[in-house]
Order: sequence, then C-alpha cells, then structure tokens
Amino acid sequence: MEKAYWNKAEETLERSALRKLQLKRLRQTIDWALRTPFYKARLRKSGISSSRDIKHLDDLKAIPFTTKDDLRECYPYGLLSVGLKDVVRVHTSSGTTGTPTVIYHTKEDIFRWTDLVARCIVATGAGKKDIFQNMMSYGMFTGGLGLHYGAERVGMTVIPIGSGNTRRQIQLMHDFKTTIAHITPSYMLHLYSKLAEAGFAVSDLSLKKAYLGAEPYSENTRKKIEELFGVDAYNSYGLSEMNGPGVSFECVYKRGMHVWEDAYIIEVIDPRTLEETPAEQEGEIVFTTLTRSATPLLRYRTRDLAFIYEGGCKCGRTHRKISRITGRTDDMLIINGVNVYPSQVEEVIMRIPQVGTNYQIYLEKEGSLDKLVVKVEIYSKMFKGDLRELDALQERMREDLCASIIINPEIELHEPGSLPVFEGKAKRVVDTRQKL
Ligand code: DLL
Repeated sequence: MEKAYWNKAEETLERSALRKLQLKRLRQTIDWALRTPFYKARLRKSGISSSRDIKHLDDLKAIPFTTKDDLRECYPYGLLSVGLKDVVRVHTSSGTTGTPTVIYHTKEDIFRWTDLVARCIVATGAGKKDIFQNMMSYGMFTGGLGLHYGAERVGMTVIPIGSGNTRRQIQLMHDFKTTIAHITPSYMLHLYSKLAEAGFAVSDLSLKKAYLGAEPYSENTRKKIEELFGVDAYNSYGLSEMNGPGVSFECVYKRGMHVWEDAYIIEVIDPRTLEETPAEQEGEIVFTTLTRSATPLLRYRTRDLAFIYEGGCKCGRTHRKISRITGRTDDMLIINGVNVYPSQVEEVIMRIPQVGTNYQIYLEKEGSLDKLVVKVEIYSKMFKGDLRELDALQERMREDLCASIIINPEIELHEPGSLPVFEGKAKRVVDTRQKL
C-alpha cells in the first residue's frame, strides 16, 4: 500500500524525539496556562510557578485534572491566556445542559489545528483530486469548520453544505460526484434509507470514503455502512475542548486511531481511582493540549472510554493509536442493577442483517422494576413475508442481547422511517424512569 503523509517528518518522528518535543511544548503550555486566572491559582497550589518547575514529562502528573465543571466555572474568560485582540475564533459547547464551555483560538492555533486535520485526511489516502462533501453542521459545533479548513488545506474540492436537507445532499453527491462524505454515522444510515426516495441508487454515486465521527458507534455499524455504500469508512474522534475533529483518526490500516502526540499528551486513567491504567487496558482518556496558545488545557478528563494500542503501525506513523470509544463514564445505564453501555446494544443489533438503519433504546418503569425496550427498524421486505419470520427475528434479537448484556429486553420491530431521525448527533437513549 502506498504510504502518503501530509508532513512525513512530523508524523514519523522517532519516539524519543517525540517525547523531547512534548516536554518542550508542555513547558510552553505551562507558561501559557500561568497567564490564565484559573491555572495561575491552581498551578501555584501544586508548587508550579514557572515552566522551569517542569523537568520531566512525568511532572505533569503532579498537576490536578481539569474537568468540564472547571471549564464551566471559568466561563467566559477564566481560561483565556492571550489578549482578546489576538483571538480570531471562539467555539462553545451547545450549553443545553447548563453554562457552555468556551474555547478560544489565535490565528496560529487555527493554523496548527488545520494542519492536524490535513494529516488525518492524507492518512486515509485522500488528496487534491477528491470531492469532499461536508455534512457536519457549521457554526459553534467544531465538526463543520474543523474539517472544512483541513480539506481546503489539502486542496480537495469542498462542498460546504452542512448537515440536514437529505434530498439535496443526495442530489449534490450525485451531481458533483462526491468522493468523500464527512458525516455522523447515524445520519449516514439515514441517508441510505432516503436514497431510493430521492430517485438514486448507490451505483449512481461516486462515493469512495466516509469520515464518521462525533458520536459513538460500533464496529458493526461501520461494517454496515461500508457494505451498504461500498465505501471505506474511517473513524474520526475529537472533542471541542481539544479543538474538535483532528485529534485522532484512522489511517488506511483502520486498526485504532492515531492521536497526534506532538499536539496532545494522552493519558488513560481508571475513572474511580484516577490512577493510570495498565497497558492496553481501557479507561478514561485524559488530554493535555501542547500547541494551543489561547486556551491551554492541562489533563482534561474527557469522560470517554478507550485504550491505547501498544506497538507501532504499518503506516509508519509513530504517534500511538487509541481504540474505538466504547462509551462514556456518564452514559452507562444501570438497568435493574446491571451496568449496560448503549454501545453494547448497538454492537449486537447491527450484526443482524435484517436490521435497517435506525434504532432506539427506551427505558421505563414497570412497577418497581426497570424495563428495557429496544426499538429497531428493519427492512420493509421483512414485513411482507411470513409472520413467523418476524417472530423468529424478534426472538433472535432478544436472545443475542440477553446473552450480551444479561438483561432480558423487549424488542419492538419498526418499519423503516418510523423512528426519530437526527441530522447531527443521534439521541439513542430515551430514559423515562423517574430519577429520585
Ligand atoms: O464531536 C468533534 C468532532 C466532530 C469529532 C466531527 C469527530 C468528527 P463535541 O461536540 O465536543 O466535539 O463532542 C465530543 O463526542 O467526547 C465523544 O464522547 C463523542 N465523539 C466524538 N467523536 C467520536 C467517535 C465533536 N469517533 C464528544 N466515536 C466526545 C465515539 C465520539 N464518540
């Protein structure tokens, strides 16, 4: 396989040189952080009053974690480390669950972020000849602008349509012969269910790759999307606190996502003990920014669960890889005392071929007990067949799920297009249980 890089020297930097660079950049980041009211107070408490107090990378571990709540308390300017005149862009979280979190960028910060995104794109084998349809929303959400800038830097032809308006998406994909879609996995599945209605078949499109991210999804969902569209689907992970997309992306070997370690220090911790997990063991991902001057973040707890792969990659990149995100410390459901992650449910149902493109996990109270209902859309041809086939399918799903999550769910089979659709991040879980 041909090895293409955006910046070979940076992407294949020898590990010891990479660590040296991390230390240099960590010191710089500490100096930036000390200019913010929040970190000035916090770092002084940990005995750090200048970057000279950081002698080794391990000294980072003496610094307390930063949490989403810290970011909220700092709203709006508590984490700004440069003068506002140097800020060229602001991104905030949606703020639907309280005070938003805000991240500022200088011109150089945006340049460096864009470069990371360009690395990701080239790592998938894409380049100037590609037609890139950006179906992630633009605006405060980082998915749209983040990839947009990177795609332009690489020199691809960008269609900045944003999310939604499915018919138009399909029409433009056809007319402009789009080769790469940037999209959430749930919206990609929805798009498939609308193809025929829009008067097209997959064979009318020129799609070669899909960049899927911004929400959790299973390996079986990736496979399904690859089969339905005949594309190579790449996993893309990032979060607005770390700029957005461009933190971590799969290369053509698709075994884990490279984390750009010259821009981020990654740690994996046990969320209960806060100790580092042993090699290749799953835990909560913690990131420290190394190249963002306007809003440096030290040891930010993402709440996302994954592990770091040991060893190198056939692509030659020396930056380590993380696994698919298996859940979040805050999305675990406790159903009659049993811990269940929504991703476990998706993993099981998406390997059943009759399952269509949408599903929902529904929780309700039945007396004093919790009841789990999994609502699944299945292909319409199933409803035209023998009723016994439907019963058998329902039973198989129930058995498979029961074996995986140790809960006996009720399965509801739905016609295509009947469950709620999301053009951005999907809301898969509806929990109607009274929270006491
Ligand atoms: O979702 C940034 C992004 C945009 C990533 C486009 C990839 C593509 P936020 O809105 O801040 O930023 O949401 C970040 O989404 O902490 C994860 O819980 C989840 N997430 C993002 N990518 C993935 C992924 C963007 N590939 C939060 N797999 C993160 C699983 C993901 N979860």
